Amino acid sequence: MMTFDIVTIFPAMIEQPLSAGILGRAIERGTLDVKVRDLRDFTTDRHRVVDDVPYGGGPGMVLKPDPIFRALDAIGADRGAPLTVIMTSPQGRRFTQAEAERLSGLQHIVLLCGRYEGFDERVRERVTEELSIGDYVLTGGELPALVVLDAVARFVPGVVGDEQSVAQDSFSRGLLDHPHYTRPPEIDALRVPDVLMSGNHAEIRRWRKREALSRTLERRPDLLDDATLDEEDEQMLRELKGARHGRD
Ligand code: J9Q
Repeated sequence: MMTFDIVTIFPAMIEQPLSAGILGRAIERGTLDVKVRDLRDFTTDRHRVVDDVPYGGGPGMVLKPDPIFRALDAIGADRGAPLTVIMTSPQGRRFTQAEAERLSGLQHIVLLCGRYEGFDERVRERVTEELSIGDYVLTGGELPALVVLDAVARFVPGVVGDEQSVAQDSFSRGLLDHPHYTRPPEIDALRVPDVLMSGNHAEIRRWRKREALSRTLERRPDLLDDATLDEEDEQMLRELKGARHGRD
């Protein structure tokens, strides 16, 4: 079982998405434990204020450090320190599939969701990992926290029903996925490739491999630098690169 504590000023932004789908089911079954903590519950003033103006002036508000420190103390008392505390921000190291797999080895993770102009810098004293999910501006850390939670939780045994689909996942090989088809065999004159309906499993495996390599070469050639390729992959890649000459 893996436990997540998520600290946010918008609990509904976390709770609603986690009530549905694969993660919702895993939480119901008790394979995953997610506790959403309202940052306002850790304020001590009558108006439950979580933000304040920035020292030095300027636009926007900054999340006050004291409610966050009290939230982390409460979580530490609940779970037993030391805590792995993750903050997401555009300043963090890039969150990758390899990072997701590494983090899935932990028993317990705290995710801090920022808002406004961000956290008071002193919060970083209590943060063990600062991660970015990509280079874009968001209104807060709730969606990145859900992204991290989803990608990590998939690796927890029992969360995804079919363990095979986790192991065979496109990114676990470092390549893009091959195309998928289901019935009907033809729609608006668009046909399913014959090979997939041939029953020839060796041919199907090779077709999928070639398609995955071809798509990766076309769309994300950067991934090929780090992909784990066998001799068959290397051979197919040489053929695909040969076939591309004159087209690019
Ligand atoms: C909290 N833009 O952006 C990319 N990864 C995380 C973030 C982020 C953001 C705003 C607030 C996190």
